[in-house]
Amino acid sequence: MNVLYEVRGHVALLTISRPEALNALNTDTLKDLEQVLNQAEADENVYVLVITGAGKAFVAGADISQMKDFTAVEARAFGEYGNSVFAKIENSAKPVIAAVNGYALGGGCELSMACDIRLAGTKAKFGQPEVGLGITPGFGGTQRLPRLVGASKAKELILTAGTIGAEEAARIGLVSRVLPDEELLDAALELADKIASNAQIAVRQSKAAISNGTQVDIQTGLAYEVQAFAVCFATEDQKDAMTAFVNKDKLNGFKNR
Ligand code: DAK
Repeated sequence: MNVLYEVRGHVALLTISRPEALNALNTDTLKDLEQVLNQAEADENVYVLVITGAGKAFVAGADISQMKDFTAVEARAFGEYGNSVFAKIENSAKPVIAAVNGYALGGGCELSMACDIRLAGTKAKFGQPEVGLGITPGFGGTQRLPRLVGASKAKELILTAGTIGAEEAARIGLVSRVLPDEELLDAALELADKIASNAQIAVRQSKAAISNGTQVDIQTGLAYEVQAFAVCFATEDQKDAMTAFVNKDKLNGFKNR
């Protein structure tokens, strides 16, 4: 098993663990990732996911040894499979945080970009080295990177096959925070716990409204938001929280229904 899975409270911690290859994504690792993503999705006790890497890498890319002899047909199948696994993260109702602890190159950078929030340790390095290997990014890099940092910066990174450090990644908006390496995982778990302490229907409606809304024109996006907002008024959480506020009571947790 190349992806370790652990549930802490309401948070599932997924650790890509193939340190001998800097956690490079081969088909087996993608399959393991898919399996634990399915497990986390199915577990009603899990509200938030954190993905990190074992050792000095987050993920150093798709597995070059495996891709080396691919035919075009095999490359297409690999790209489609990887994209389908990453789509599970993006389309999950539950928020997913990437705790980027080291190299996040190629498929590793792409994995982090499929997550909802990226935190980086100071040693993290981001890049899309594919054109230096004679290929294009294949797990979403040409699409998610420009959406996150703008076309100019995305083209600069992808076309140069360059690598940037954590501070530069924060400056261009690729990650939301940089932490000392030894504090990264705790900070990611703390962030996950904070999200888990809120009303989960509202959290999930918010994630969906943002994710779906950023793919469409603003009027359509605003319509998604109105719908998400309306859904929340059918929940006990909204009634409980607003009643507590008006009565100056302290709300003792959400029922998440
Ligand atoms: N694949 C396979 N093995 C890898 C690897 C990778 N991406 N990255 C590292 N390794 C392996 C190394 O080969 C080495 O193995 P041994 O020699 O010990 O057997 C071991 O991990 C340790 O690596 P190093 O000895 O190189 O460690 P260093 O600290 O010296 O260097 C490094 C760290 C991250 C700078 C270096 O390992 C490196 O440059 N790695 C490659 C990074 C890279 O180019 N990543 C992008 C891969 S391309 C597509 C689907 C997906 C993709 C494209 C198309 N479709 C089919 C449409 C995605 C492409 C990519 O991700």
